[in-house]
Amino acid sequence: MPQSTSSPEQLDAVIVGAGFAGMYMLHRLRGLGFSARVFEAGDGVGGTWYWNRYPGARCDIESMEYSFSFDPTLEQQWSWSQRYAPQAEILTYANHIADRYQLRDGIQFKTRVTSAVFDEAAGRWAVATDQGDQISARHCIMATGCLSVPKLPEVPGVDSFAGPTYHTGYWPHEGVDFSGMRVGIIGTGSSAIQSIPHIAEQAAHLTVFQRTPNFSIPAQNLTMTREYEQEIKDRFPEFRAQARDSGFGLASPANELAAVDATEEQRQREYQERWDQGGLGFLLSFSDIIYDVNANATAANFVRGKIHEVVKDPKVAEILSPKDYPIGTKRLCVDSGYYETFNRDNVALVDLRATPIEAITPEGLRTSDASYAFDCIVFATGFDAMTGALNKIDIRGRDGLALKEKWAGGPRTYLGLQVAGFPNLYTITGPGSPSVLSNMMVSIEQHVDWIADCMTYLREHETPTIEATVAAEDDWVAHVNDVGEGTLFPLANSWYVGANVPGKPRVFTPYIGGFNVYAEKCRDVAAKGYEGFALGAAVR
Ligand code: FAD
Ligand code: N01
Repeated sequence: MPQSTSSPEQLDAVIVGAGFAGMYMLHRLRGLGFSARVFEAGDGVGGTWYWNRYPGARCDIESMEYSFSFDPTLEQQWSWSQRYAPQAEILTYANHIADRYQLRDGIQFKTRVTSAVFDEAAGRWAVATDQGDQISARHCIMATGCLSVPKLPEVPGVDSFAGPTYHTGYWPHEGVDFSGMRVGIIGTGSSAIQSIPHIAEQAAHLTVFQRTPNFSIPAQNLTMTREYEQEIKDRFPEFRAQARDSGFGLASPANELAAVDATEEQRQREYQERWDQGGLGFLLSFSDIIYDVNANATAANFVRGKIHEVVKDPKVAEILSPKDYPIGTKRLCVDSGYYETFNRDNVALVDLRATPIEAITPEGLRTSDASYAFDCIVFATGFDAMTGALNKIDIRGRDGLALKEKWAGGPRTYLGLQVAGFPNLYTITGPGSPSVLSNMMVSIEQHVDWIADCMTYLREHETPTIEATVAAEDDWVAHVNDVGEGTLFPLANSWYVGANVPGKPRVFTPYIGGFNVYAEKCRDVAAKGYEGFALGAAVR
């Protein structure tokens, strides 16, 4: 790969990130005859599935749906081993994509993009990396991921522990053997909920430090039967269309009945059926769960009841039961044996609401009422989500305006695809798009296809730049906020609103208007000659 030269290499597009988004973008652009290169900080493809190798990591969208749909031969030939594929298998799939479509020679690994500066005179992006690369690209496409910047807790002494520490989002490739160890884990989000049962099985003792309990639904994971796989394969076009035509990019049907209109018996039956089916479909039990506090309470009560049924010690069950936010407004977790783990003799739960962490110490951890000694500590403390990876790059648009500065009060985009003042810069599953509130594979494909079509349109119309107008961006931001405020999501201190990062503006970042509604809007905008975008070179 070329290193720094006196005159930068000229490309049609730079793509940042080699997760599913970056790989599919490269594949599409090459197919259309554009010159493009991907820069990836890691030394392999797969993004999320390359970095998050903690025990128990797996997807919580069914494998048959959490996969690419763009190539009918690929989807017929690929086989998943389980209902919910484990991390290693998804990573194998990602590597298969890289090999099958011969993408590797277009990806520069171990290279972090450090800056992207728009040169107004040339109408091009000057992209620089930590390896000294200088590229001049007409288009700059951020496939940097919504959950790709791991975050440590803001706790005094976080670096002072004498033993090894591990973050779930940055897990050692060789794995970790917890046998015989005293382990402390901080956090009880999805990553913790998946890893805790596995760590508990291995470790001599595991102490779980919980600040906020989460609602979790059993995955009811299964070995994939060839009959089920074939049944889906026989109707893949229809199955994929169902997903694209739904609010969350999922093929499974949502109940159109409102919980508040159902009888108590209907509600219990529906919740029990969804619980037995397992997974995120629980939130589709009734149409009003994320809109109506009373409806939500019926679902939350059901899950709290289950926690008390499973966990033998009622005090522990009570600590594990979320009470101060509506179910679904922090990302719903999906587990395999999470609550059962608290019945083990070698597992203890510490309620940080009652006894907050004071410091991490060389020996372990100190709360307001006790000191704990550990052989290792696991941080399952999440990510600087949605904007973290973008804000880590020095991105400058017209007049040298830094994206970070523009977003000081929260991210502003048009359709989560572009930002006014930053021509030809695109974000895949960016803030203001359905992204993390959808099956991400569906959202990634939709964004990549839209960007590829847009670049083709510009080329055909000999138009060098496309840029969201301020008016369209303002309207979209207002719409994203309105729709968000019509739900219960703003009531929770979640990473959806940036609450997990001190100082981050509290803004509900993803678009909850529905994947299908959103995709229709994107199609309509393009059909109207890119309505809300200014086409040309000299837009201000
Ligand atoms: P990523 O996979 O995050 O890839 C982004 C890549 O960009 C990374 O490899 C990163 O190293 C690279 N990068 C970032 N900044 C730079 C830079 N400056 N220079 C160079 N490279 C850079 N979604 C679902 O729909 N279903 C699930 O079941 C699901 N499970 C998940 C489980 C976990 C543990 C996590 C963390 C997320 C999960 N997600 C899930 C969300 C998941 O992130 C997406 O499904 C999807 O993998 C995102 O792909 P991506 O290519 O957009 O981003
Ligand atoms: O991160 P999180 P995650 N002191 O932010 C706690 C996807 N994903 O990596 O809630 C004490 O959810 C924090 O507590 P609180 C999915 O989208 C999917 O688990 O802030 N505790 C919380 O308990 C998910 O939502 C899967 O009070 C501190 C935890 O750390 C997203 O990735 C699997 C703390 C962080 O939870 C992120 O999940 C994994 C402190 N100072 C991830 N700081 C699937 O199953 C933080 N915490 C598909």
